[in-house]
Amino acid sequence: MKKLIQALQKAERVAVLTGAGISAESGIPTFRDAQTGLWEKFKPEELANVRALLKNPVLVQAWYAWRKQICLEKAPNAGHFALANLEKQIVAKGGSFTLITQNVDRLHQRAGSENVLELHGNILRNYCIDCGKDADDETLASTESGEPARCVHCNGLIRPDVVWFGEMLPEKTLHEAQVAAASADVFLSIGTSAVVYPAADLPLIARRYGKYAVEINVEESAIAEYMSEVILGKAGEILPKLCNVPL
Ligand code: BJW
Ligand code: ZN
Repeated sequence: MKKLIQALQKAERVAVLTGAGISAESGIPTFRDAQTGLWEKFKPEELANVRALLKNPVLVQAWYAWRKQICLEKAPNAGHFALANLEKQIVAKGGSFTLITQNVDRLHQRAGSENVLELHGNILRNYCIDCGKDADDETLASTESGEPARCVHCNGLIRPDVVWFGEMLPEKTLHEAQVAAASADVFLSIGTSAVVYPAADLPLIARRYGKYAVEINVEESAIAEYMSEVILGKAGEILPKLCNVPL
């Protein structure tokens, strides 16, 4: 921890990758946690793909409507706020700060983070799979009638604006994330199991460029052995200690 604080004090370029673990303390279930309640018999991996939408649109749309509601009801936690504070400090001394997130919940933006790259999209937006036009909330609310939500323009199915397995990540966003990882003096990988690519490659890119990369997680991720250091603990407890000291 002390070494990391010193590295942050010297750093001109900082990049951070976050995963579902940073929002766990806000009450948003992580992706690979066992699901509870209504959804306990479904694996997220089985719902988060286009085949599932085509096969069972009402089920997939209802799952996303439920998750979207949770994201709107929950608030950013001390971990999100600490990263927003770190960004302000690094930028104030003339440095650069890039927050790369796999999360679709927008809690980083609500905590005040500004330079945020969303690798896997945003659960608050929806669009039509046929004509691509945006779909508003009222359209998705129609899932309650037992019929799938369809586009008011072309009757195509409505989907969330997130990146599913087998789909390309937004090209420019991914490129910016890779450049940030390769050029960061300090790279933090926080609350991600690091099993989903290409996001999981970002800390490894930092390491390949000889950068100081630190993982913060309640347990070791799939790539922990390649990190410069691993700090075990909750993001909402570790990050305030790290980021709320004057740099
Ligand atoms: C805490 C905590 C606390 C808990 N504090 N920590 C082999 C090699 C390379 C790639 C592939 C491959 N085989 C297949 C692929 C491709 C595939 C992939 O990676 N599959 C792997 C599973 C093997 N990738 C893709 O398909 C990607 N696209 C792509 O590669 O395009 C090119 C291509 C196209 C066609 C064919 C081949 C290539 C797209 C990936 C999209 C991922 N989408 C999802 C769903 C988003 C929408 C939604 O939310 O519904 O993104 S999947 C899901 O996983 C979600 C997450 O963003 C992502 C990562 O999960 P995350 O954030 O790490 O969460 P968890 O739950 O896994 O972990 C939580 C962690 O927090 C844990 O470690 C806890 O310990 C920790 N924790 N509390 C700190 N308080
Ligand atoms: Zn349409």
